[in-house]
Amino acid sequence: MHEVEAYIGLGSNLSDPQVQVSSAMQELNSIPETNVLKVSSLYISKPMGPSDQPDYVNAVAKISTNLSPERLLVELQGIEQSHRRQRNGQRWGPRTLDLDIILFGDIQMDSKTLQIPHYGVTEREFVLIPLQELQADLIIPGKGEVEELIAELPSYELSRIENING
Ligand code: A4P
Ligand code: MG
Repeated sequence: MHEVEAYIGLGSNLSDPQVQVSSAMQELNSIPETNVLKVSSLYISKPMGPSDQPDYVNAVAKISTNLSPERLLVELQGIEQSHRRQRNGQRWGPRTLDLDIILFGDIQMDSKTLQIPHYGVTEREFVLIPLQELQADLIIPGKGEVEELIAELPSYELSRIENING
């Protein structure tokens, strides 16, 4: 596998979400053959899905990797596990850490385990805004320009957390 740039979406709404997300950003660097190039600000967002759950902290990290998408997913799931993520079966329910592959180079794929670009990317302000922050002229393969996708979004409540590292 040659080196590819990819974007990872991070989300948490349990057990000190800001700490979950910032520490996970660091841990991405410990994935073999993978480096974090840039990270977005942290954002607070209202839950998509069941509303009886805490607000989320969301962010996106830009990485370079020599791993295949499948290997990368396994590594990301390992990090989720180390954050004691428990899958209780509730769709879109609360979680300590969720790591999604948003983009992987210009790959478009739809397999049993992986859909890339991530299926929710075009409707999720909490993904598109951090993506735009990382690269304003980004094009999402098969979907279009991030800027245009943002313009088409209904406005949700998203706020940027200032000065996370104090
Ligand atoms: N999978 C397929 N494609 C991908 C991909 N591109 N990246 C498969 C990562 N995984 C991918 O994921 C289920 C399966 O998706 C994986 O086994 C993998 O093979 P999961 O993490 O076990 O389940 P999940 O995350 O609970 O399900 P889902 O449907 O992916 O949830 P979402 O879409 O991630 O939504 N509200 C706010 N404000 N912010 C959030 O971050 N997140 C969710 C979860 C709900 N509401 C939210 C937020
Ligand atoms: Mg997920």
